[in-house]
Amino acid sequence: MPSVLFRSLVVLLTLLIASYLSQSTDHFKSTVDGLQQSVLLKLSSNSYIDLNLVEAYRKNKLRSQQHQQQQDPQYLKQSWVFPQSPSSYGRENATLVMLARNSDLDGALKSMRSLQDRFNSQYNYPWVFLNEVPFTSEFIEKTTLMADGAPTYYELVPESDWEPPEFIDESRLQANLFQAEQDNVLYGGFRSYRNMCHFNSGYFYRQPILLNYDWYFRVEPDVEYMCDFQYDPFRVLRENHKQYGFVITIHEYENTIPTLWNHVESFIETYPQYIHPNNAWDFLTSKEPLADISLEINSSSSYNLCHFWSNFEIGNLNFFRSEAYQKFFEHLDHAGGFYYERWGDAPVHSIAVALLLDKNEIHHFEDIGYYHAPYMTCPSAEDLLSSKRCICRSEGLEGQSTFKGMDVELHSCLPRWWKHGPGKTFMDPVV
Ligand SMILES: Nc1nc2c(ncn2[C@@H]2O[C@H](COP(=O)(O)OP(=O)(O)OP(=O)(O)O)[C@@H](O)[C@H]2O)c(=O)[nH]1
Ligand SMILES: [Mg+2]
Repeated sequence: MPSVLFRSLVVLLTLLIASYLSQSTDHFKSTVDGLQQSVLLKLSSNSYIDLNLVEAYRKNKLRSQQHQQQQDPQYLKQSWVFPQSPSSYGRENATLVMLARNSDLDGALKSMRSLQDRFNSQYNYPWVFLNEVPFTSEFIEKTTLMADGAPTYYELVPESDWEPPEFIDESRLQANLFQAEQDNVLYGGFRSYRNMCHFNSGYFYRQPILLNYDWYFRVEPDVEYMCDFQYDPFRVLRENHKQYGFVITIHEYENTIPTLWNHVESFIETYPQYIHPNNAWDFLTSKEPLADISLEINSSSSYNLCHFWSNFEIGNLNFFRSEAYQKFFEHLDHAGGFYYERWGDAPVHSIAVALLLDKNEIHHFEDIGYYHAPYMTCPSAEDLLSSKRCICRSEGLEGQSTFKGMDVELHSCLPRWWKHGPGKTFMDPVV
């Protein structure tokens, strides 16, 4: 009998201890949760955020990750390698990059908001901001908040990487700025625009901070992403052996690049070893009409003026850091056209990737919706538009609404890319 009493006492004591421990574990857990919330709040830096919102935010994130897991494989070609598990998201050695002035703050926030919501809130890739003058604390604070916990870096571009190289004759540059203004060359009168194009052509990828990364996603102020991404484009590029991805391709204004193609030809003659045997030459040089109605190509060289619109780029930084691209850039730089004409980084990047890469390494992201005034592109398939939650409205330069994507406009080079690039990629319908 006493032993039964003793055993009952032991059981009771054990229950009491277990109950205390579970309470203290719960207490410990809620303390940790509380701490995590404080950290979240601190990251958000403003103390007026409601704790319930933090919890709702967490739940929402979890739900959208689960949703994404179900969505991923549905609409891409079966042959494409595609991320299968959300645990492996956001793992590429990649960053989002924005070159911006302090005065671009509002537009920068708008673009960030759109890209965070449509893509990066699921992946937390860092943001790198570049500027030739220090960013203001307002710019830093507001963009840090908009990054919503994704790391942000603010880098000062050295004068030597921004201003014209020493071999550029300042008076010849000034004369051309004046003349270009007279001739209505787009942005022709702005010295800073030339520095920007020169920097984007030959210097962004070698800024010390970018040496840490393999992949970049160029983002400009005042752009908008019209659809959910629902996958990691860096990973899709890497796993499918792509080096460069674009969304819009159009014709360049010839008066910005009167002699560019001559210098490209002299590069090809001097360095034939860098030209890829399976390059996209025909995409750059074909001029045949693609239909009964087609744009007349106003080019006096054999370049048809087609280029990838570089305000959107997802690419491999190592390509730009390669010997081939380096030689290409140096060759063009010494020709002087970044300053004696108004060469844009878009035709320079485009001609480089089209000639130095295998054309199969260039990818058209046909399922990414994007708007940079005055053009918008959106997927054309109804099932993609729905499953990616696209809102494909935009405003033209005059404020008019346009629902029609850029891809089918006469000045789009996309049909030429379909014909002379690696062909059009058809996607499987959503089932
Ligand atoms: N730091 C800095 N950034 C610049 C400067 N000029 C342009 N940028 C940035 O360079 C990128 C391209 O400049 P934009 O003015 O957008 O050029 P664009 O796209 O040809 O012209 P828009 O049609 O006006 O957008 C953007 O990310 C700008 O914020 C500059 O002088 N300093
Ligand atoms: Mg722009």
